[in-house]
Amino acid sequence: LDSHTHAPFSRSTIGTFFQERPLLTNPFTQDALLRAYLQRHLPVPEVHGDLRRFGERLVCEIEALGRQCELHPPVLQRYDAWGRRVDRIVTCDAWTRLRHVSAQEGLVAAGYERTYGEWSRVYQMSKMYLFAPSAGLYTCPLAMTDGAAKVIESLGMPAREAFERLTSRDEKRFWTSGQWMTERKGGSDVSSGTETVARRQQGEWFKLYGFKWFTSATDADMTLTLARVTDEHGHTTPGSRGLSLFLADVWDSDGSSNGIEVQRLKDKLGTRQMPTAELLLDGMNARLLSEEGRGVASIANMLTVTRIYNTVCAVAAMRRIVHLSREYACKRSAFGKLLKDHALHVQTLSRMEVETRAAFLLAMEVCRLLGREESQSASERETLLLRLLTPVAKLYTAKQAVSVVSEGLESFGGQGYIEDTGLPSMLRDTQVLSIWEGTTNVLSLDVLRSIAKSSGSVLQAFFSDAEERLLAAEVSPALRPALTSLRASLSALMHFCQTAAASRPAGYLELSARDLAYSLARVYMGALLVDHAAWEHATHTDVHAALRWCDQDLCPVVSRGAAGCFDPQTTAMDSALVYDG
Ligand code: UCC
Ligand code: FAD
Repeated sequence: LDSHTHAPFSRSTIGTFFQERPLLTNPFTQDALLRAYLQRHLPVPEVHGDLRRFGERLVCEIEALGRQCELHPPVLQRYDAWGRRVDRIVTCDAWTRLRHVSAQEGLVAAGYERTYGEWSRVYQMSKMYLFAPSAGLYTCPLAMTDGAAKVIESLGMPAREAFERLTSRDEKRFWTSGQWMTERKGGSDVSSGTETVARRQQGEWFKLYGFKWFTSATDADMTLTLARVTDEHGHTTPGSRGLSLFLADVWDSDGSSNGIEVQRLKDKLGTRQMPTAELLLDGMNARLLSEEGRGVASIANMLTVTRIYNTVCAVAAMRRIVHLSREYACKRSAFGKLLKDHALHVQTLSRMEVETRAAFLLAMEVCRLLGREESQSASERETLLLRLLTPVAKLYTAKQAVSVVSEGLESFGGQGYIEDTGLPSMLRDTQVLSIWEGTTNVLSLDVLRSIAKSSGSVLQAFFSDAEERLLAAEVSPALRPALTSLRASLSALMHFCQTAAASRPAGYLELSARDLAYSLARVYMGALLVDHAAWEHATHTDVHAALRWCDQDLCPVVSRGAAGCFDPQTTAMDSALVYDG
C-alpha cells in the first residue's frame, strides 16, 4: 500500500514535471534593435516612454484581448428574432475593445498628427509593430483605415468628415474603413476582373451593383471600392481605364445596411479573428471620389499604405516568435542541458534573428521614406525609392515571415503544434501575408512596373543610395567581408539591370521578375545592416548580423540568369515539368 501511495504515476498523480511556458514580457524593452534604431534616429524621451508604457499595456491587457478574438471568431446573424433580414456580423467584445484601444493609442492618428515631423511614421509604425502580434488581427482594419485616410488626403480632402473620423483618437468618433477590390473573376487582375457597375443618381452620387468576393473586417463603418460607371446606354469601359473609385458608408443612418447583402463569411485557414465576407452590392449608395477612370491609380495610395502595414506586421510576427523561442530555450532542457546551451539550437535561433533584423531595417526604412514624403521633406531620390521598395519589402518580408514563424514553431518541439499554446495561430495568420495585398508574383511585376514607369530612375535611386551606404560603412574594418560581398552583388545586379531590358529576348524580364525583386531585397537589406552596424553606438552583434546576412546568395537573379533560368525555351520545359504525366 505504501509503495502505491508514492508511485509517480497513478490515477491521482500525473507526474511531477511540468514544463514552464514561455512568458511574454514587455516587447519594447526586449527588442534591442528597435530601441537602438530609435536611439539613433528618434532619440526623443517622450517616444521611448510611450513605447515602454505601451509595451506594458500589451502584456497586461492587449495580449489577452487578441487571444479572445482567436477563440471567439465573428459570426453572421442573417435574421433577427422576428424573421427580418439583418445581415449583422457579430464580433466579440474583445474585438470592440481593440477598436477602442486603437483609437486611444492613436495608432492611425499618429501618422497624420505628424507630431514628430518626418519621423512620425517611424513612431506610429514602431507602435504598430509592437501592437500587431497581440492585436488579434485588428491591424488589418487599421491598415485599411490608414490607407483610406491617405487616399482622401491625397485627393485633396473630398471627404473631410470621414478623414477626421478615420484619424480620430476619440473612440466614439473613430471609424474604420474597408478596401473592397477583389471580385470573383480576379483579385490580382482587378482591371479585367471588376464587374461591379455604378449607375449615376445625382451629382457625385451613384448606386453600385456587383459582388465583392473578399471583404475583410467587414464590420467597418465605411469602405473604398472600385466600380465601372455606366453611360446613358448602360455601357461600361473595359480595363483599368473604366474603373473609378468610390466611398460608401456601410450602414445607413437608421442602422440598416446600405444596400449590402452579406452572402456568407469565409471559412479561412487563419485570420479567423476577423470577419471576411462575400458581399452582394444591390444598389449601395456611394460617392465618386476619384476622377472617372482613375480608380486604380487613385487607390494605389491605399495599396502603398496597406502594403507597408503588411511589411511591418510580417516583421512583428518574426520578432514575436524569436522573442518566445529564445525565452523558451532558457527553460526547456534536453539531453541534460537547457536548449540555449545547445550550439546547434542557438544557431537556428540566430538565423531567425538575422532574418528578423534585416526585415526590420527594411520595414523601418520604408516607413521613414513614407514619413519624409508626407512631410514634404523627401528628395526626388527618396520618392523613387519609396515607390520601388514598397512592393519589394512587402513581397520579401511576407515570405520571410512564413519561414521564420514556421521555424519558430519547431523550436518548441511538439508544443509548437498545439492549439492552446497560441503558437499555431501565428503560423496560420502569417501565411496570408504573401497572398493578400498583392501576391509575390503580382508584386514582382509591380516592381517591373515601377522601373518601366520611371524609365529606370527607381533603379538609379536604388544603386546610388546603396553605394552611399556601403561607402559610409567603410569606417568599420570588421564589416569588410560583408562590404566585399555586397559590392560584388551590387555591381552584378547593376550589370543585369543594364543588359536585361536592352539585349534580352521578350519575356526574359517577366521570368526574372521574382528573382530580381528578391535580389533587390537582399542587397538592400545588406546595405541597411552594414549601415546600422557602422553606427558609432553599434554593438558586435550588429556586426555579426550583417556578416551572417551577407553569407548567402544576395543576387539570385544573376546566378539563375547565368544558369539560363529566364531563357524563352525554359518556359516550355517548366510547363512540361509541371504537367508531366
Ligand atoms: O487583399 C486585400 C486585403 C485587405 C486586408 C489588408 C491587410 C493589410 C495588412 C495588415 C497586416 C496584418 S485588399 C486587395 C488588394 N489587392 C491588390 O493588391 C491587387 C493586386 N493587383 C495589383 O496590384 C495590380 O498590379 C493592379 C490592380 C494595382 C494594377 O493592375 P493593372 O490593370 O495592370 O494596372 P495598370 O494599368 O498598370 O495601372 C493603372 C494605374 C497606372 O497609373 P497611370 O494610369 O497614371 O499610368 C499605374 O502606374 O495605376 C498605377 N499603379 C500604381 N501606382 C498601379 N499600381 C501602382 C502602385 N503600386 N503604385 C502606384
Ligand atoms: P489570382 O489573381 O487568381 O491568383 C492566383 C495565382 O496566380 C497567384 O499565385 C498569383 O501570384 C498568380 N498570378 C496571377 N497573375 C499573375 C501574373 N500576371 N503572373 C504570374 N503569376 C500570376 N481583397 C479585397 O479586395 N479586400 C479584402 O478585404 C480582402 N481580404 C482578404 C482576406 C483574406 C484572408 C484573403 C485570403 C484574401 C483577401 N482579399 C481581399 C483578396 C486578395 O487580395 C486576393 O485573394 C489576392 O489579391 C489574389 O487574388 P486572387 O485570389 O484572385 O488570385
